[in-house]
Amino acid sequence: MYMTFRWFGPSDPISLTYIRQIPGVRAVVSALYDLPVGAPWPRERLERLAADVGAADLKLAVVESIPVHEDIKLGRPNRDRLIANYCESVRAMGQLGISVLCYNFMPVFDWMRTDLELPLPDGSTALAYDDRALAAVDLRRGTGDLPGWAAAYDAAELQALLAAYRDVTAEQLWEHLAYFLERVVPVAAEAGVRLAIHPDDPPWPIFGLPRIICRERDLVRLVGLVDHRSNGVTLCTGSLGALPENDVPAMARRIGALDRIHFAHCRNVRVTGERQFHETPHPSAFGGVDLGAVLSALHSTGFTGPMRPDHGRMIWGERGRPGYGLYDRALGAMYLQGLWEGLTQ
Ligand code: DNO
Repeated sequence: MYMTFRWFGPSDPISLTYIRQIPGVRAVVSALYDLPVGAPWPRERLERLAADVGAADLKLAVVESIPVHEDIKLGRPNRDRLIANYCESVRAMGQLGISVLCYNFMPVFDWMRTDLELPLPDGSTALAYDDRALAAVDLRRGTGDLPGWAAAYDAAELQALLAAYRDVTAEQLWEHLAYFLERVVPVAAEAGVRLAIHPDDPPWPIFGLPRIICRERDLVRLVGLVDHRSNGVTLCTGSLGALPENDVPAMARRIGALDRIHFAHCRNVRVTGERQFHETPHPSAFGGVDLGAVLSALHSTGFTGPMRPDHGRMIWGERGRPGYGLYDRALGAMYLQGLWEGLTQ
């Protein structure tokens, strides 16, 4: 395992210099954020990003994410052109020696929360989700009512997309994912890139849209869609841990034993009701995920890939991008490295 930290590019208020000062962090996770979804990533642009990171004595180790165009997820006729573009971006990664690609296959929305500043008893704030609050969101007004990072669609665009998904069942979404992977994995394999799908967050359908990467059996099915090492997963303990039936250490052992965990997002969550949870400090005592057991499982399967502390709370008066402040993520990075050190004695 090696510890990494997400950096949102030059507009991130957290500088690479600060990231470099977190003990043990020598690599970052980033992306080209200003390119339209579906466009191929020019190699020179990625090269420049890697050079900026390199100038701070860090390495660009993971791309998170190259977003998958909705037409691919919907299985629309022009998906072949979009998949070809995707393959071009993957090849560019390979040429630059960036070997892990985290992506997701969630329809319309990426990760979803209903409260970005839930106050915790210690005065910090954390991200939270409550299915009842989600039910009160009126999507006829576009994405304006949703927490800040969600893709911005105006009302008409959003309604058209939601209508298009009305005919797509979970099984069809699996077929569209298989179609995508059958074409991208061989390219990734040749380029020396490992794909790492991010589980759905939260791991259940939202707004009536199917979500298929939620449970252990889904991860097993995913890696079987194309049986190659380049077709793997991101073990996101917070996403998977929001579903009480998920035994995250067991998932880490099972998928890790197949050598298909290529990236680990490690954070904690506390489930407070049916489809209701909030994020917590990283250590196991604060949430429902036993991170000691997760890391022990990763260690026992010989995990050598990148890990990041994923999200943090807002603490010490920090204000910033929800979930992505400096301080609590840095504490998480230290905690996780401490656990790991204990396993390597
Ligand atoms: C949230 C992130 C996700 C992740 C994407 C990967 O904090 O973990 O947005 O980057 O789902 O495509």
